[in-house]
Amino acid sequence: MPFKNNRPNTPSKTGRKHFAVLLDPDNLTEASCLNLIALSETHPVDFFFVGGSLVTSQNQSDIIYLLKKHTNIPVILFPSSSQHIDAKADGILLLSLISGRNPDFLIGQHVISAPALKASQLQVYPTGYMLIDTGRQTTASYMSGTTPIPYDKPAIAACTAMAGELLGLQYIYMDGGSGALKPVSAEMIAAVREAVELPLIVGGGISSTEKAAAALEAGADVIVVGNHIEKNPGFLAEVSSLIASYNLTLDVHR
Ligand code: 1GP
Repeated sequence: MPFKNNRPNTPSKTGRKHFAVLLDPDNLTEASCLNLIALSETHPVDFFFVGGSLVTSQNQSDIIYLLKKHTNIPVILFPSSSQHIDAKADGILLLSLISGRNPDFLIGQHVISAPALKASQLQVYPTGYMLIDTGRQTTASYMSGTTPIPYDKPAIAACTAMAGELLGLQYIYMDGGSGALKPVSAEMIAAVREAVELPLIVGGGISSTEKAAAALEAGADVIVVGNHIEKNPGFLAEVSSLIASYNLTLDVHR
């Protein structure tokens, strides 16, 4: 798997771009999941992230089962709490919500999860998770009881990411929230890219190839798309092609 904890093969070191499709169990049926799996056969996807800020259905386990049965693409948990750990997945983003000041999401849920994670075969990705205010309150910010970083304050985002890096976290995830009205700004992504060496994951509100390209140009190593692919599965193919063209350019200039 290219998305490893250890250097030198991290996305930020290689310059390669990666594409993660976020699957929210609440918004998927077996048929829609199988459709996305089929699309990913012809249009490569690097990761399936599974989860959401509030999962009300009981079908997360079924979705993971389907993914593991029908594809070799790594399945990475994107959990809202310790309740959503599933050892059938390949890995887990162990999110510490460093943009917030709620101890439960900085360390509390992690303490509860630690024994199950240690006992599992899951690859753990220690991730500094930063919620960014993109214009309306998101489920993630409401459910976590935290204030997101103001949209137009890239310095706060950069300092937060630096603190996460100094604390030993290995990834930074900047998230405008699912279905965000606008994505995280290129200016803020660039400021964080400049501030830390860590692989940078960016998601929330990426609803066009232009927005995806802007995030990549600004320094995102991994872009995450959920909502817009749920509404328009063909968008998976568009983003996949965009990522492929970036990586091709990289190979040509090597
Ligand atoms: C949300 O970053 C993800 O946590 C993806 O957001 O659903 O808006 O693509 P979208």
